[in-house]
Amino acid sequence: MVESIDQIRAAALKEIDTATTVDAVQDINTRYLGRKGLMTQALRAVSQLPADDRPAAGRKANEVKQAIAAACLAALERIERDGADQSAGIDVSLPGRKTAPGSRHPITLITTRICDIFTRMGFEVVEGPEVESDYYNFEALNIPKDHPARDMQDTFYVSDDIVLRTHTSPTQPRVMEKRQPPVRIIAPGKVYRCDSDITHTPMFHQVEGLLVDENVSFGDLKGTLTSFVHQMFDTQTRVRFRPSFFPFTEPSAEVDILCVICRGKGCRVCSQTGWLEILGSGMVHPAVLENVGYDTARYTGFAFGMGVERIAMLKYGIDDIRRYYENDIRFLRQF
Ligand code: 2U9
Repeated sequence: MVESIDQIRAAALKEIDTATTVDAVQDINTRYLGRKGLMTQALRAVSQLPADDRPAAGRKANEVKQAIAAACLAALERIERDGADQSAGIDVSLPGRKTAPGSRHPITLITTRICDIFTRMGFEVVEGPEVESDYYNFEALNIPKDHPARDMQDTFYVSDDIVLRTHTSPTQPRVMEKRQPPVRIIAPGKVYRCDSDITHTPMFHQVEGLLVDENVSFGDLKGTLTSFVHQMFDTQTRVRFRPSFFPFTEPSAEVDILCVICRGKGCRVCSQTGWLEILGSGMVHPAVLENVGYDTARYTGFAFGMGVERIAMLKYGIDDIRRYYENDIRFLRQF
């Protein structure tokens, strides 16, 4: 009995060793270990042996059964690894599997559109560092030492005088220090604030703009930003300028557009006001011009800033800022 079990093992292992397809291994498995397989029959025969011989023969039969099962598994892994499964034919008449091409992220699309509009109006795109000094991020822009924006609750500090920039405006005094007016620049990019809820993410995108020249007036600011809104949305979109305050501009104004959803009637998106705030702006504070050595008797300027996520939400009807950063392909494919 024990001898014939050894013979079965030797025969099974030899077959398994030379099998090159998944089907062949499955066939061996059935012939030896299946319900009517050789090992199943051998185990049944053990029960007919005299009581004294049964334990040793039973142990042996179980060992061999396990050895054959393990060898089948190892053979399947080998075949998969080698890619040598000859049974898996290739049907050359089937259409190829398509790889989905990537698409631009909505934030990239809107940033590009904003930059295109201002480039056509004579602005130059400039970029600066995301890790910024306290001087360029705050001091140069007339943001005083006790301003709430400087609080550790609002700003990511890298060290005492190095921060993750909280706006893209610090790029602009960097450029102004190197050039005399006329200056017409826009600074797109990532900015960082300690803030995270349904309408805020700790990193978001801005485009901030600056124009400095002789005889620049608040009328130039209004004309430029109205033209921007008409190109970004449509020429029917009404614009209003509302007084505001920023340390780096004086006077300052927030720019609202008539709600693109309800057209002024009042809805959830515009908090029933009929208007949506989309830009901050103002005439550059003389202290900012003096910080870069510009002659304030000769030059004036205007500046503005906008959050790209917000503009993209209004353009595409996105209702949750967190969608931008979840990398859900179903969301990203729509743009
Ligand atoms: C210089 C001087 C002044 C840029 C400006 C704003 C107003 C503004 C916010 C809009 C929404 C940022 O993303 S947001 O939170 N920005 O309100 N930004 S004026 O002013 C400058 C820039 C550079 C040298």
